[in-house]
Amino acid sequence: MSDISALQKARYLYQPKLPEAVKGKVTEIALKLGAPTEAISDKDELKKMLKSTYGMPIATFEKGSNPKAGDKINVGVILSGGQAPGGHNVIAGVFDGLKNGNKDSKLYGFLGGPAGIIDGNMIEITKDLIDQYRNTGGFDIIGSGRTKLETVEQFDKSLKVCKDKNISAIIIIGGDDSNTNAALLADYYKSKGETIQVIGCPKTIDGDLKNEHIETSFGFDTATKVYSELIGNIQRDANSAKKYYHFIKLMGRSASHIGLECALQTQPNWAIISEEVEKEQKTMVTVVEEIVDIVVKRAANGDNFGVILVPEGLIEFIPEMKILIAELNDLLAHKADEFAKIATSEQSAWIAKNLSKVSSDAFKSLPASIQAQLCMDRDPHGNVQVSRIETEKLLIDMVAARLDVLKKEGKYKGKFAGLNHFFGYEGRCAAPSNFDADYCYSLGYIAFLLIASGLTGYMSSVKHCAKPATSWIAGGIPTSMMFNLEQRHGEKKPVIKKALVELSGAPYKFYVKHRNDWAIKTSYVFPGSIQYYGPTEVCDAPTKTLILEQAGK
Ligand code: FBP
Repeated sequence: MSDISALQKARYLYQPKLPEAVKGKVTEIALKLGAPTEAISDKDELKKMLKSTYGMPIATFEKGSNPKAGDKINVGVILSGGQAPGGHNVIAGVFDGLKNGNKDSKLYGFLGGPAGIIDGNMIEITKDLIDQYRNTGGFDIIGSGRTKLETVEQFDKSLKVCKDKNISAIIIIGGDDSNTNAALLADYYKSKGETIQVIGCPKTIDGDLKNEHIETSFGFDTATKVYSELIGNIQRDANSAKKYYHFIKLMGRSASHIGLECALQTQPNWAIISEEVEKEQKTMVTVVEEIVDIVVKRAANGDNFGVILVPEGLIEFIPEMKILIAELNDLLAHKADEFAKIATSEQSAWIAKNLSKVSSDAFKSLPASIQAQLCMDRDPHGNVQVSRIETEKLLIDMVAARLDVLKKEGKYKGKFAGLNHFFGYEGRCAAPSNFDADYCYSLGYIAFLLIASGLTGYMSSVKHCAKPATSWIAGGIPTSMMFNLEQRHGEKKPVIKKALVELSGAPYKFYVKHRNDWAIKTSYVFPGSIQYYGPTEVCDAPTKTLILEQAGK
């Protein structure tokens, strides 16, 4: 790599922090196993489905002895799904752990996501290569992809690829779906008597792969800091110009963790939380009314500007839209060929005709642009690609229309000019914050230690994340204990439970306690850009979500 910035050059040399227990020679780190575990629900069925890996104990590491960590082995790594800051550091952590054990061990990177292992596309990750990617954002070292590794045929093909290259362990870096499949793959190989090990690492900026044992998914920290910087900048602009309402849609396919964290960091005038919308069965009209109320009250104080955060997945949490989208998904899946033959100009009418009366009415009430976005190609799971639906524009139009009515009735005297933004891809490949750089490197290093301890079907874990890295607890969690059964394509399937925003959780409660003040009285906070060098409290701070969740633990 020739042209690099001074910051990037400095970041190459940053040495990520590790939990105290896993520092030093890997042969002097011992595994400690706890009591057998249970799945979060559906225990009996899951026990039958995951014959070989159900109920394994939680693992932690401590100083001791593990001569097997010095064996010469080959390991393969896969990056799966959407980019998240810190992926390169997971690979760097695996690489350094592996070479610490035996300098002749080799790390292979499967190219382009799970498809790489199925098709046998891989490269060796050498020191020269990894050194160019340490502490950098992106997944470009080996690329990522959204192919699902889920059929027996794919499992067998992957096994053959690994056997041909003498790869004895695979590390899958992914979200809830990829880690579900990693655990099923581990169980399949173990059931067949194959010794190949499979370990997962929790990745996604969305922050929805978390539970009691996996405190956060990597990338969430950096991405929310990037978005919060941008939101803070827009808030300063709004407060300077005093003439616009900025509607900012924030990524996060389903859960509103990103929007909530950004709200805690920046104190905007309003942040819609999808989970609350669903719980309280708010319609689109109610969501709009809440914003209109803020605009009217602020106008009465002479403030005709503001910032509203909109979660990317909102549309799927609004009751009437949820039903509409579910019907649309079925319709487009079952009549895909018929739909493909219809002229673009006729598509909306065809869809409205083929839906139930309620959904047809909901569909017809939407502007043509949103109708078209709802009919775009589905993702590999058959879901609407919410990142392409411009909910923030729809909200602006609906708020403006309602304000016009209020103006005519003499109930509103202000001015409303809405501007829309979407922050998502801007944050997914940012250079990882110190937290993500350290967390990811630790996850990768621990993934190697789990392999060196002979485990399979585990997810690499770091606990006590809100504390300094030296106090972090390194270990592994049997992925099966995060499973429950969910209906997928008409069948009950074992899957990792997606973590939505908990309405009884500390971060949401904190937001609710303050939001009405922030709504009317301009209380913006401007977090500024991520700092990599400087005081620890500035550079190594975890997210507000983690701090609130971990308080008192
Ligand atoms: P992962 O769950 O794979 O980490 O991806 C999440 C995400 O970044 C969502 O926030 C967003 O809706 C989606 O990916 C966008 O997908 P794509 O990268 O395919 O456009």
